[in-house]
Amino acid sequence: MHELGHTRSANRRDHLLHTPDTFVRTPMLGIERGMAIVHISPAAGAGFTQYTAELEPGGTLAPAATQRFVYVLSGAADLASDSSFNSLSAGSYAYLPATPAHTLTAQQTTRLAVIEKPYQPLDGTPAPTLVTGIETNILSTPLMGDPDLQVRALLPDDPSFDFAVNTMTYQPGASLSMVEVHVMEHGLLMLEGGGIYRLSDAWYPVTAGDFIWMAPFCPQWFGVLGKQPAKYLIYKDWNRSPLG
Ligand code: UGY
Ligand code: MN
Repeated sequence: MHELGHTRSANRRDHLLHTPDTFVRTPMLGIERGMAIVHISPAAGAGFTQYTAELEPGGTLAPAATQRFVYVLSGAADLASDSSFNSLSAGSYAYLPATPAHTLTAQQTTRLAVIEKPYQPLDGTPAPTLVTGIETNILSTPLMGDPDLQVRALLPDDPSFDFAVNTMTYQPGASLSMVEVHVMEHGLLMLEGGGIYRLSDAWYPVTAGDFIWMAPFCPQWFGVLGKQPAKYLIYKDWNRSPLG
């Protein structure tokens, strides 16, 4: 398939839109029987790495050198360390510290959203330990009082975590109430629906399957289009000083 060189993907100084027509699947160190689509990494200026791991049945994701967050997009995977075992199905997620080492094994064809970042310790605060959860079990809260824009914080509200991962669900017609400009960067995966994303001085139509990176201070706004709700998974650095 080709579109005469046209794509919605865009790579700008302070943002990246990565649409499925431009995804390149590569083998990756640590993935057996599967491939990775790397959406963003420090090579593009980000402070974290985010990729989609596509595993065959029995495929594995080896332990990472850094802390890792995994969200099951489809399929199911077993998460095992020497001392724990969890079965994660679609909509389940896990926060994995670098130690103890955890391995993920796909029970079937499975797609995982994976975020990795070196942990930034906080003086006097012990580093976080393993967290697992199911997205739909998290109580949602309205963003700035708007009941049509619900946020679920997937990680505990605890300063030991140096990042946050939330889902944001917009009812048809809902939008962010303001253009945000902030020091945190974002990795965003559209899970459902779509709309218009403003990034810096450009407005992009976006839909489920798209990935967006927003650099620190990238002006950002989103409004839903169509009659379906829109939902995305969004990473941000959190709980640390801007001075590093
Ligand atoms: O958490 C956030 O900063 C979020 N409201 N940003 C966004 O949706 N682009
Ligand atoms: Mn934001």
